[in-house]
Amino acid sequence: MKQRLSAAGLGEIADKLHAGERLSFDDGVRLFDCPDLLAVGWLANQERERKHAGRTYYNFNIRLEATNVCVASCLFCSFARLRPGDAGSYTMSLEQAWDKLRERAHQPLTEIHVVNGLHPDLPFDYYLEMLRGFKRIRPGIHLKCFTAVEIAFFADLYKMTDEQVLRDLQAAGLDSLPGGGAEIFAERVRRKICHDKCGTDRYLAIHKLAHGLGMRTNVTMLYGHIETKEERVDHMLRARALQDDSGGFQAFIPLAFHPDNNQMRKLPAPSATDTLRVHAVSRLMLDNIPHVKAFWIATGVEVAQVALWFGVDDLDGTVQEEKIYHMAGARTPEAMTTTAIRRLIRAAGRDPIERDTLYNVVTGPEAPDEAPALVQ
Ligand code: V47
Repeated sequence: MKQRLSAAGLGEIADKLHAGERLSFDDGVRLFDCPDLLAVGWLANQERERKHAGRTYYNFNIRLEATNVCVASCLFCSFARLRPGDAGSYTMSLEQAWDKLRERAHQPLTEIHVVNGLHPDLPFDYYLEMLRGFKRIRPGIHLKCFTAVEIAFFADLYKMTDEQVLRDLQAAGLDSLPGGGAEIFAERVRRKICHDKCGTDRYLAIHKLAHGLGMRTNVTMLYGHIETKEERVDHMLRARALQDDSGGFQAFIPLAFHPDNNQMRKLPAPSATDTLRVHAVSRLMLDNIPHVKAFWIATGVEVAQVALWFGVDDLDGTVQEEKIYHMAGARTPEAMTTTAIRRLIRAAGRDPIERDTLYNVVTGPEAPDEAPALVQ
């Protein structure tokens, strides 16, 4: 392998990794330029196995998008509707949102992941009460809700500080923040694709505040549209710098751009090889973020499976009722059973571990895939 890495121009990077040295911006760009994808993947796999051996995580979660009314005009979005009453717009009542959890009383769920549009007319109490209701229905459930973009929007709309919004939501039951809204941190891209929502500095500051309040969060990167490879590496390095500072990121999640039904529909979707490379480079650059997640809804199930050999150690979860990607043309199923996820991981030669949101083990690899606890 040494020879192949040298031939691929990756000898120096391999030496750095071997010595436990951090990769630089130029190293990141070189990894994107390298024609030998398998050599890049081999290095990423080495780091993945050093951190996690064959362990591959997933969780038993549901997704809830309580409203798609959104004042922002992100070019990549197929989900948002501008105003209440616009064709296709919806806003759930609290009872409807809670019903989504009540309907799944028979499932051993550990997490609800809530992401909403930026609705201009709902009161803050709607969100606080939503969280309280979820905890009343299922006290043990982990509430991973509201992107940093939503937190910033609430602060501006309700005339509060970002910190007060986080504190109030936390008091109502919020446990952690998902990583959505990061898109690409570089201002050039942000100005073009999502100019009217929370900027990079505030996104990162909100994650830092959340970490300071004891919450864990994730960070995403929307790739495969107008960003350059330099902007991808810059994005990773900004996430890495914040992690050095506040340390609360659990997972980095590259999100493959889906072009259907949005204003960037002329662009092609990223290729499978690009997806494998982005995940691999993420693993190599982000030495301080424990997990790299392939969101199988976005990558496709088969590519997510291969990515388990390109730096990925996490596949998100059962998901159930995902809308953002399916409205943007995703052809993946809307949900997977835990049995299907475990089989997929085992078929890749990895060890399936059901985790909770904080990566505590719920079901280890030794459990048979059809164990009674896993039956839907
Ligand atoms: O911020 C929207 C992305 C994100 C499209 O934290 C699109 O565990 C591709 O953040 N094509 C929301 N992507 C989803 C998200 C997420 C997903 C999985 C796990 C976690 C986590 C977070 O979806 C948005 C945006 O970047 N998105 N539209 C589209 N057409």
